[in-house]
Amino acid sequence: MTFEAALRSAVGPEHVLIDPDLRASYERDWTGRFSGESRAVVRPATAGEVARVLEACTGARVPVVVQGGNTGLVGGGVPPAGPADNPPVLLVTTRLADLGEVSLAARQVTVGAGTTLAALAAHARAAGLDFGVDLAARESATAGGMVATNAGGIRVLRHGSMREQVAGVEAVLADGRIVSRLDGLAKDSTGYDIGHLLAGSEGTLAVLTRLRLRLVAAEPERAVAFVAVAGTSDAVDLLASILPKLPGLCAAELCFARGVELVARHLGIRPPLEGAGDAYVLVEVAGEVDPVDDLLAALASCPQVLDATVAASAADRARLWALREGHTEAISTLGVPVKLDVSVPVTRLAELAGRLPDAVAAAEPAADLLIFGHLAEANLHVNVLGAADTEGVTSAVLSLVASLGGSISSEHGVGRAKARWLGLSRSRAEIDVMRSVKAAFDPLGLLNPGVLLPAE
Ligand code: 2HG
Ligand code: ZN
Repeated sequence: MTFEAALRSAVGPEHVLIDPDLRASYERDWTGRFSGESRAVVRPATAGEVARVLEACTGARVPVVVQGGNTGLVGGGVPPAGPADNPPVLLVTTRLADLGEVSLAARQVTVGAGTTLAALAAHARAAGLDFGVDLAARESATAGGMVATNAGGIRVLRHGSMREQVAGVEAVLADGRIVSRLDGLAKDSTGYDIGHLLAGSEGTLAVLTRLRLRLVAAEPERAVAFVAVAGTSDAVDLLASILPKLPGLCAAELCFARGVELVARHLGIRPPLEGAGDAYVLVEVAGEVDPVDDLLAALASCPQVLDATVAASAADRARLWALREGHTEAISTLGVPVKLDVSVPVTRLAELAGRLPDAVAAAEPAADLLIFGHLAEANLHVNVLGAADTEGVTSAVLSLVASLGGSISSEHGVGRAKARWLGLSRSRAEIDVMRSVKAAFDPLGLLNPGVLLPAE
């Protein structure tokens, strides 16, 4: 049997896309910055089908790139650029989308890795619970991709990142063996935790096929405020002041005047609190009872507040959130940005924001810098437009972050975009151990080569 015939027999001929026109949308990332050719796009629907695809790839020594909803921002889910002697199979997980029954007693659910975040959250809510992680790409981002990148999003301050939601996984190893720990035992001290190891492994160790995920209590009442402050330092002080007063605080996001104006223009609305300050903090509080009075009282005691607007309805809340969540799309209308997703200790956040313009200008004087992010985790999304020397800009920003004791990837993963710079965030010994783990899972180096770990 030829290799292609083996793929067809594994998943059914209609789910093996060979025609370049049919492959194209899978082979380019959302930003348009990363793209490369695959030999075939393959869309399995079960762990057994994934196993047969991986067996065929291992047998023929063909690399495999794994893709969920193709919302990644670091090039980890598309083939490498340039001509390839041995192009990869692009394994797309979106058909692995089964939704298991919610267990109210365990507060857990098992879902297919290709389930979108929106479908997962709706499923949890239908059962009276909620899912703890939320992010702007919810309609397309898949649970498997989010685990693979240890995605964070807007509620990390309340419920943690994706890794913390993982109670178990089913995954297929490179040689086709299936490992399955989906019982969701609340207590289990039987050695290495494979599920948590796969969280953040970016498809380099195994292909996730099903996930046992923790759910959280539904908090139906919400209050959202958009607050103008003088700058990043005041935003950090504001957060420190409201945190102890608002136990239901579930989001604290940071934007700047330039980005908010851009998003407002893109959405065709007037920016709120225009001219009030250089920075804005979006705050959301959730609870069983309407938390708006608590939010107003907390903000009233903060000298950093220059002006504020508090949403009066669900539509208002959505409008305020759109100003923050619209950044990615509004920026993409200006060109293809270099996206760097970084975090520092919160005590260094103002310094980072203050030094970024000079660091970027030193590498690329004509480049345009837009920053926004997640205040509570001191996580900035650094978007640089018009940079010819993308490597130079990346080096400048990531070196600054490392010098402040930060991480070169806060929540998007390392991907292809930042593999070269992993040594800024991880020690030699750590990278050696990571390589050993990779070799143990994937001795032939076929799973997502070039992603996460730098070339030796
Ligand atoms: C967000 O927080 C996402 O909106 C995307 O992580 C960040 O576009 C970006 O740089
Ligand atoms: Zn983000």
